[in-house]
Amino acid sequence: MRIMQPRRSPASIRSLMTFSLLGAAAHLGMAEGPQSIPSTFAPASTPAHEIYGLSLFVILITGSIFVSVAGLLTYVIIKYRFRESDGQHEPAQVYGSVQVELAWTVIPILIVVVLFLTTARIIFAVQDAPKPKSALDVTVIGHQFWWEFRYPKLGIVTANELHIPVSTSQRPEPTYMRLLSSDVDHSFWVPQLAGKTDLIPNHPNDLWMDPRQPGLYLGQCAQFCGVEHAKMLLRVYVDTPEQFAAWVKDQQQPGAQDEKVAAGRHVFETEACMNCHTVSGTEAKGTFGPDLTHLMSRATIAAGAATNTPENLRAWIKDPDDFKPGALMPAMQLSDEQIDQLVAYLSTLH
Ligand code: HEC
Ligand SMILES: [Cu+2]
Repeated sequence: MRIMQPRRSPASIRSLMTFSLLGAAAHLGMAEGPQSIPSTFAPASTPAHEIYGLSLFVILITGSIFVSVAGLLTYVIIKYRFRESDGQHEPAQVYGSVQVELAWTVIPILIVVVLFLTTARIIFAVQDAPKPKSALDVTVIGHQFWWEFRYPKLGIVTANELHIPVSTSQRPEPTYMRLLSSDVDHSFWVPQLAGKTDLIPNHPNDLWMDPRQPGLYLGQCAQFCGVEHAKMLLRVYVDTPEQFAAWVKDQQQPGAQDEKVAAGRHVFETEACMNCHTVSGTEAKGTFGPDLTHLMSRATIAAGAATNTPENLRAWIKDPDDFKPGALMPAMQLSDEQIDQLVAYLSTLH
């Protein structure tokens, strides 16, 4: 039985802070590049705009209901409050009124029908949007507790940090995603880019987005999927066409082989790491954990639980539970020397 008690080592405190300060850090522009707070009220792509418009409409209607009910109630409380001059007589009692009953049945039904129709219209408009030829295909696979991204036409496999091109009206290049799960239900949610959509085992779902502004957009798994659900963060880098082309070119290279880190590579290939991880161009072809071929191209590790630094890599390999108590990578009881060699090797995987 694994003990799920989070240990408050410096590393885990740091990662907790990274997590809770994500929004604040985003706001202060502490992380690299432009990025923003994950909010549905700052839409940056067509589906998100549609949902934003709908949410304003719903808030308008429900807000007016609230204001009229609360207003009427306040009016009645003040106007008909008890006065000394009322004496001991009860006011006239009214039993049953067809008009009033009709009004409070028909008006709510009409309101619900209007809300239903507008919502259905938006859902279908987003779902049925024709897919242009220039669209980029990405397969998203939810894992406990990380994201796998596959670009079938580009031959790229990566994790947790999705790179997609900006899509402008002159140069439309929306991203179409197929959402799958390797274990339990997860939910892909980047509020500024598209609606929350579940990843359900054996039931592919689809999602598309056409971000208008380059930058970093944050999101998170939005369906409880197990102990580390809260540390299943998402980063979507919306790149300019040039940045995206350069990123694709880098990702398509096999991992470079550096003789200086042969010791670390040897540990990797003899200590079970390779059963769970892939480093393309080597014997390591495991698929249970994230593809590490271009590990260094990612800003974070463990689905945003920690920044990608040598210290964090060392702490992670020593005991993944430090950052993510309950993560599905085992602590492998390696010596400090082996861990140093591994980190040196991993640091060459650009
Ligand atoms: C039983 C399978 C398994 C083994 C063995 C394993 N890992 Fe992992 N590894 C995982 C899983 C699963 C994750 C993702 C955990 C998460 O984010 O919740 C992971 C994540 C990682 C990450 C972070 C990658 C990223 O982009 O977030 C690194 C680095 C890593 N492992 C290195 C290693 C090394 C080095 C070894 C050998 C000492 C090793 N792993 C052994 C399953 C494994
Ligand atoms: Cu999840």
